[in-house]
Amino acid sequence: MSELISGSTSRQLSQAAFERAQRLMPGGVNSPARAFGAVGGTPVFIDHAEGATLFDVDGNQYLDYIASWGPMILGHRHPAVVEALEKAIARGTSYGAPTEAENELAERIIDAVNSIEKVRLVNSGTEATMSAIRLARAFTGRDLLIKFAGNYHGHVDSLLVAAGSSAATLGVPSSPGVTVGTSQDTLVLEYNDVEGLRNAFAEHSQKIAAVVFEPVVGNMGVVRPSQEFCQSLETLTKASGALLICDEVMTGFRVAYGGAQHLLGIQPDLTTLGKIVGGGLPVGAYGGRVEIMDRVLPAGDVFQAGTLSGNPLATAAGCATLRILKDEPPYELLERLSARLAAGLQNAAERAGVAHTVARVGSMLTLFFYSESIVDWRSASKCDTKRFAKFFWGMMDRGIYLPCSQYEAMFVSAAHSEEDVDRTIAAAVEVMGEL
Ligand code: KE4
Repeated sequence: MSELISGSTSRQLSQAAFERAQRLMPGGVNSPARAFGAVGGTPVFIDHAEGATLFDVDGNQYLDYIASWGPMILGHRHPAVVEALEKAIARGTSYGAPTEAENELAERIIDAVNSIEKVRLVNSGTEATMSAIRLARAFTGRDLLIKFAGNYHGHVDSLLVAAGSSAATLGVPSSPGVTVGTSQDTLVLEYNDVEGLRNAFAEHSQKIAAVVFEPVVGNMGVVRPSQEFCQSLETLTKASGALLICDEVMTGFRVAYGGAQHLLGIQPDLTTLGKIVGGGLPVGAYGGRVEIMDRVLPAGDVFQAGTLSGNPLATAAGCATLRILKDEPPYELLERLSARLAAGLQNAAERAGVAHTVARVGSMLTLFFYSESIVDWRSASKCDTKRFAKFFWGMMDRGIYLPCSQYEAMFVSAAHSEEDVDRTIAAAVEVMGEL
């Protein structure tokens, strides 16, 4: 396969494929994040992948730092995952009846995530958060939901909400098709804003069903919570009888085997999972204490269902992935490679005099084109996204595939090597010099 060198990009087959796709699917994609809207240009169409490398339909290859937006922590086509899928597919693909693989995946999730005593498997992170919110409202008998600007939890109507005129007012729809009625049960606050959280509980306390948050944000780029913010989330929800929903769709099994809640030492009431738990196939999950989870049908009265939930192929890939993460934990390697990469990117920007800050938790990191530290959406929204777009394409033309938005995380996988990281840093030094 030809490796890309600067200025020699041939992506004609991707161009043709995208033109065809745009005639068939809205925006030519099945998820807007892939459309390169934030960086311009044409998305490359992937032909296949192996380890830490993506190969596009024009025969170009790229070091992969998108990792399917998180799932591919072991890299592409890990032998154990491929073998598990081959064995599963030899027995069938979907039955609509229980299987022991669902027991194994549920056991692995419960074993790994301290706050989960029972879990329900679904097909996506969106389904997980949507179901967890419904369950929290049923369990508490309350309606109001608190979320944070810059946190993304999937395309749930009640979470497609922007902050109202002032953060203290209830939300307004952030997408056509989301009703005002739905939005009015959602309050949008600023991440890491302890005072704002306290004020919201003072004003709405007994009406709040749940607070949902990303324990380490990936969806405005990587943003860590302050210790005070984490403590306030736990104490205020407990004191008011609201539930704390920790959305670990991205951080679960990514930043630690036990998720970000393990790193932060917090104990949420409900946790949502996705991405890595499916090993690259569609799996979402939500779980928590038995007293809460046993409210879910058919144990309880809260409806939630799904034709392909716990699908045999998806659970096979998920079990194989979690088995490796438990028996051969890659976290020390990921920490070493990711720290090297973060330092190299920081150094490249400093040498070029480019305003930047780098945030990293484990193997998820973001190079922000803004000089101040990023603690919430207000600061994140000040980034130089045009400069990010130039950086993105400069790296693409050197065979480095970054997330196609300033407001996403880069992911390092166990398939990356030190040489891969050093090649990435060398490319960044060149591109920074052109910004
Ligand atoms: P899915 O429905 O896309 O499986 O998961 C939704 C979701 C929920 N919670 C968190 C914290 C998430 O990050 C996500 C999905 N993440 C985005 C990327 N940041 C998925 C990419 C896409 O939408 O194509």
